[in-house]
Amino acid sequence: MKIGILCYPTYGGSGVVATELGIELAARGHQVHFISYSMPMRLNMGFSDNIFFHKVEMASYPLFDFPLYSIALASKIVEVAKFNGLDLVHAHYAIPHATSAYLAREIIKEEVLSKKKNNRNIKIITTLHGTDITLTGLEISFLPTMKFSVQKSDGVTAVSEFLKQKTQSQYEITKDIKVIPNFINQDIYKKINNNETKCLKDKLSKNGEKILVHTSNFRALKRVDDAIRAFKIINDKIPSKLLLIGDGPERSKCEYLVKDLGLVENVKFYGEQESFTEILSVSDLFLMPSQSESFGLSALEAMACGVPVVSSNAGGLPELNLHGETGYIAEIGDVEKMADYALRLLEDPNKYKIFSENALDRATTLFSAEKIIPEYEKYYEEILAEN
Ligand code: GMT
Repeated sequence: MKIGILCYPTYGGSGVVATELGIELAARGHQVHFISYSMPMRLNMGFSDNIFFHKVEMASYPLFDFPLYSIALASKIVEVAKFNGLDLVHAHYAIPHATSAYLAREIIKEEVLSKKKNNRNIKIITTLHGTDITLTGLEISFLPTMKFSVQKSDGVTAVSEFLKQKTQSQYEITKDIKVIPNFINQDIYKKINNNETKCLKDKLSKNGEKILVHTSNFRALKRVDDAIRAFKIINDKIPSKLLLIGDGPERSKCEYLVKDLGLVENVKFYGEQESFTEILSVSDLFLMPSQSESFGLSALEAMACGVPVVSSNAGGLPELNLHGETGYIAEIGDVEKMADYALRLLEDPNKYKIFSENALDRATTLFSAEKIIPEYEKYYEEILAEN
């Protein structure tokens, strides 16, 4: 198949899933065309002769107070589809990708009708990732357009059962939605046991401290302050360290909180990091106290490295993290409970070993690329076969 992928190229789960999906599809022989305003972060991994990147160029003009990205993207899709004979366009994150894809498909349809050369109709598949439904999609300035574009897609997928239900109930979208969860590449996400990780462990945990980790884009809905407050309770009972990976609007507030709680020696802010597996490989527990989380890709990445998860019960997290098996789940904001669960695991080596094995097993059997990519391929084929 010849597949166009629309995504955000920067930090963020939807862009990561879109990029990894494209790489996996290309490895299975499909031709993949990424279309975005800059090169997706994880695409910088060497040359492949069936992965192409098309940059959306933005024209500027004094009249255009605001960048007209959605229109420029639609025009680029038309061009890429025409010159490369795309079969389908897969839009990751509805706003604005599903809308630009809809516009492009309608333009191409008109051209096919008027028998312009080199044109064939394309199908659109939209994958809903989370905040496009639970947050930004609710904005009154996006709502009608988002709803229309999702409804007009030829196929729609959501990354969890929770997100599917939410989309259908909140927006009265009647379109059938297929649930295809996030996935991990096991060649990348696996526990690394080498000299480097041994040195890292020795450095971070000089006196055998337990290592807790959290990663996110530090937006308010990630409740990073809850991770810090829960850690304070844990750290009062057992020697421990908290590693915070990522950056975003709440980071300064969190740095002040760490200072106020007297935790500066035990909580480290590393900012954005390219390679996360080394850190996961030396970590004992992953904290995800989110207010809203449609799936929780970073928790899955931790599980794939054998790291159990203590999370909130937000959104699709209970579909990933099984309470009492791969980790524990507490009510959103219940930091005492989160700390209590973390201590139960960290203070009981036998229990910890079982949870760690369960986490690894669940991540690799249910959410591996080998299992999930064929689900996307099958869905593409089904949508292409429809009239
Ligand atoms: O909000 C984010 O964390 C980023 C966001 C995105 O779209 O880039 O992530 C969402 O998509 C991920 C991949 O499908 C999911 O694993 C995350 O749970 C989801 N985030 C939220 O729902 C908050």
